[in-house]
Amino acid sequence: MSTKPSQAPDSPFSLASDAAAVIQKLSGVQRHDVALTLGSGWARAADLLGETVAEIPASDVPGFHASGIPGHTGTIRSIRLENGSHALVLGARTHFYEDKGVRAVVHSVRTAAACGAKVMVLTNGAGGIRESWKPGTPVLISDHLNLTASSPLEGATFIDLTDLYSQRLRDVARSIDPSLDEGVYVQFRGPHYETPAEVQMAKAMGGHIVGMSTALEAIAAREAGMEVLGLSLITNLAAGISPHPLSHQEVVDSGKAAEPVISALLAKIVLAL
Ligand code: 8IG
Repeated sequence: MSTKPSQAPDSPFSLASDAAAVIQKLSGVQRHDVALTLGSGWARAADLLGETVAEIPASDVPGFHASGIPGHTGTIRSIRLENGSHALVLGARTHFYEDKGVRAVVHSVRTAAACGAKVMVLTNGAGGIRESWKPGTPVLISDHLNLTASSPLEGATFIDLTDLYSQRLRDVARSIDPSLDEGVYVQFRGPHYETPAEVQMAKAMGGHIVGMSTALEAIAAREAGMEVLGLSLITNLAAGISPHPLSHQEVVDSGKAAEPVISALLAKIVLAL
């Protein structure tokens, strides 16, 4: 009898369950209820969620790679919320443009699922196509356009992506901040930012937010049976929408300025989930 691919020792799911076992052992927490990936601008939210039970260097957990990007920490944190539930904060995102393969990109999401998480909160810093979104505006992701020409799903794995970004979770977020806008997130491969023509293409396709993460992770989260909440911090207007060129420094600066506000918002949302 042959082993099913999903159960083979070298499968991504087997690696995720190895990672989950290490996280359970090092944190002493048997089951995490919610997991968060904190992108540019969102990192401080971890400090506001609750009491840190354990901080684990990502390099100690199977399958995780240390991040080389400033503003992205390579730490996995287990946090006890004031309502008694446990959050897993994944500070070590692997981006598709790092060329480590799509398995590496979604490993943290699969690990979160293997830790028991039923809700996956995916955050990012991104470019805004709507001119009314000033840098520093948080926006709910309502849907996505995956322009990476890739998928985290392997083989004939047909997964429904209707309501991928859960309406229920967006409603919860709006119960905390009714002013939250929402938009369609467009994942480009990067690492270059878009040309103005590409931003116009994304706009014509129905996109409102441009970034380099999240969509592939959301697909893997849905495959794992998790509910997904997506939040973008608009750190810059997308190329050509803004009259001045983009810079990584602008992204970092507007992320820093917005960080206290959006971190407090995210902490409140997570408590309400
Ligand atoms: I922060 O304008 C951030 N990340 N693709 N475009 C893309 N990714 C981004 C952008 C942007 N800003």
